[in-house]
Amino acid sequence: MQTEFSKGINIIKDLCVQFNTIHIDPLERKWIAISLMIVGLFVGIITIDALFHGINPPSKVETIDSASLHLSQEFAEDNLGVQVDDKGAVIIRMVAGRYSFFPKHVDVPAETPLTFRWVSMDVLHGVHIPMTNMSTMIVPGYVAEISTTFPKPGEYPLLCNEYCGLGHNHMWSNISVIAKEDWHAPVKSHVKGEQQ
Ligand SMILES: [Cu+2]
Repeated sequence: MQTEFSKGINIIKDLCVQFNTIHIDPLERKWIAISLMIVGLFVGIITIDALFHGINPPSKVETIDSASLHLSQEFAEDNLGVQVDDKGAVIIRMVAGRYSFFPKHVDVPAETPLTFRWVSMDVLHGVHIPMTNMSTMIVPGYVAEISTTFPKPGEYPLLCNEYCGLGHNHMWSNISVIAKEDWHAPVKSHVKGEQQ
């Protein structure tokens, strides 16, 4: 009895035989081979990135009620900004609303893994940090999360890149990246009522 694997091999063999019987111009054959190699290259890059560098599309969908952010445990006004959790992870929580990011300015350490969490309190916004690979949409009703590390100190603007209304071009914030040794964790390092 044939196994599924050998059946598959036979199908591929048949396809190859059929392919060889079709007349294809040698130049066309070359271009088919080049196209397949390019596709193979990209699939290879995606596979290597996924397996060895942990680069995957976001699969975690986290919802939140945009209308009651101020009453929520995590995004209440007191909990916004930079915080260090019990495990020592640096988490930055920001709310986007027409036409600003709250808080307007944050200090974060360089060379340290950071987790940014954004929510929108009204319409669709975006967040983009020029000269870095950080960019995401902030969809009302969902939490947008990005993990990143800034390699060196500096000032980074944080811009809204989704048109959100007449004041859209004034919607920006600022991130100061401070040398790791000069950065001090904020005194308040506990999120009230956060579920662990
Ligand atoms: Cu905007």
